[in-house]
Amino acid sequence: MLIGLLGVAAALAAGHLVAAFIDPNASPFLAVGNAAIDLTPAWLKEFAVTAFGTADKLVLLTGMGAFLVVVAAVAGLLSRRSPIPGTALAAVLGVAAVAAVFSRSDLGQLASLAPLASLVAGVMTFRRLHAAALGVQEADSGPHGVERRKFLQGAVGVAVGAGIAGVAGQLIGTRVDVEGSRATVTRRLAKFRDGTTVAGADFAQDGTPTYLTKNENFYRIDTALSVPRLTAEGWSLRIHGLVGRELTLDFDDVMAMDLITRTITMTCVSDDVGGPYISTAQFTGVPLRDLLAKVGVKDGADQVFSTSTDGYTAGSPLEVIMDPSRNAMLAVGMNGEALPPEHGFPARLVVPGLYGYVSATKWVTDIELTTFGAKTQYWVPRGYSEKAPIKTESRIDSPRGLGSVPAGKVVVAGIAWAQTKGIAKVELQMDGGPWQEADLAVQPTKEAWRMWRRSYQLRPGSHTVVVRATDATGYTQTADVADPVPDGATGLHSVVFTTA
Ligand SMILES: Nc1nc2c(c(=O)[nH]1)N[C@H]1C(S)=C(S)[C@@H](COP(=O)(O)O)O[C@H]1N2
Ligand SMILES: [Mo]
Repeated sequence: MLIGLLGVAAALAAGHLVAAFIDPNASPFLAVGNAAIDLTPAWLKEFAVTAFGTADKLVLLTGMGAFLVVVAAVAGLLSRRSPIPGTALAAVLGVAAVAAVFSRSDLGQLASLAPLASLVAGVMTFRRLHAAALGVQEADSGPHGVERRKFLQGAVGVAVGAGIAGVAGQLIGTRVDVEGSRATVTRRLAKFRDGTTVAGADFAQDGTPTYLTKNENFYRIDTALSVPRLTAEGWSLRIHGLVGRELTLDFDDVMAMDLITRTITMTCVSDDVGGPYISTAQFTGVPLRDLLAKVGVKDGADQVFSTSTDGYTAGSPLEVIMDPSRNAMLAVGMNGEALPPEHGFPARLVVPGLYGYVSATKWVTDIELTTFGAKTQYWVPRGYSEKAPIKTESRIDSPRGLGSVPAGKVVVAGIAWAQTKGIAKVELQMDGGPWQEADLAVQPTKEAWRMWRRSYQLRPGSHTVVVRATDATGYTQTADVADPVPDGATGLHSVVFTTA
């Protein structure tokens, strides 16, 4: 068992160290994890997001680690006499890691050196220690214990070597100074303030979220097991495809353009009715239509296809991006500072009114003008729709579901959203009674959510309240229940609570 575990440790550490010099994502453990995420079908992704939320990545990595420990121990046990089972396991895991690296569009061919290093280190370590252990068995009858000492030295050597290689790989792989680069960008963004006043735009004292979400509280959804480490100085964006003149911009080129700041509510398609994956920030960036004007979009293009440095892709309708009344942007700032690394530093897309998966590419490095017929974005083969405008929805934040509040005056409060249309009306139904209008907070922009509240006099007991929103086009959110797959959940949020 010990030899099996040491073999796996040596393999992972060797691969991690080699990957540090090529691409940290080529590290076999991460590459296999990322490939597993790519293979995840829509239903499993929805389950993971619902069950574990943003901890889904930790769950995956922990599961993989436990799996490796078990198979390594079992392979070691099966190798009591012959080294073949352990060798075979090391080879199979190594080949799986090579396949995982090849499957990732963000990793070049050179990256396969990392899993190859793992394969060699795993097989060699296992066979050497195994031979040494057999030597111990044979010599056990003898008096000196020389073989035993040799084996123990080898085992300790492997453990220490793997530890050093692993730590060195980690230090080298994360040597890029992301925080230094962010601090510089934050300073450069200081002069871009938003004109929007947000006073009176929330009912936070009654339990709604604050109108602007703090960066550290902003929901996070992505497929990246390790957050890409880019700097503004090293970043560039290529715009190409059906364009008159291809263009590659660096960060200074972006900062030299006319930057705008807009308050935008982002929403994830995976949000269940009443769910948490919605947040609002003031984003600073360049309007995408200004960028596209520079390259000259050719007739026939209908899709703006964006790619992240980690290979993630999203496709948005060209007409939405070009819509002059909508602030689709290449964002570089969030709530007055550089984008946090988890939210796409140094640059990402934000398109008001579209779910994140079809629009909001983080760590974006490539924009291609193309057609929906020619290119398919990341989530579409995994069961989601090609086009996904945000649906008119609402959520009750207070009282909490199954919560208890004092009887008497009870304020029911929450959020409603219909980005780019705006919210015109929110109605509540208390205990099966008539629909009654809630008070609305001011709505500084139609690209963000709108808060609402209404107070009731309630007797002690159990109560059920239901909410529905009507947007500025006159459409009232449907009561029909739909899952997040393929293009966003629908249904009415209701909350059961007690008053005492
Ligand atoms: N590179 C990359 N960008 C991405 C994703 C991703 O997995 N990788 N996920 C998208 C999805 S599904 C959503 S909802 C938004 C979430 O952005 P946030 O994490 O900043 O809230 O990012 C989008 N951009
Ligand atoms: Mo999402």
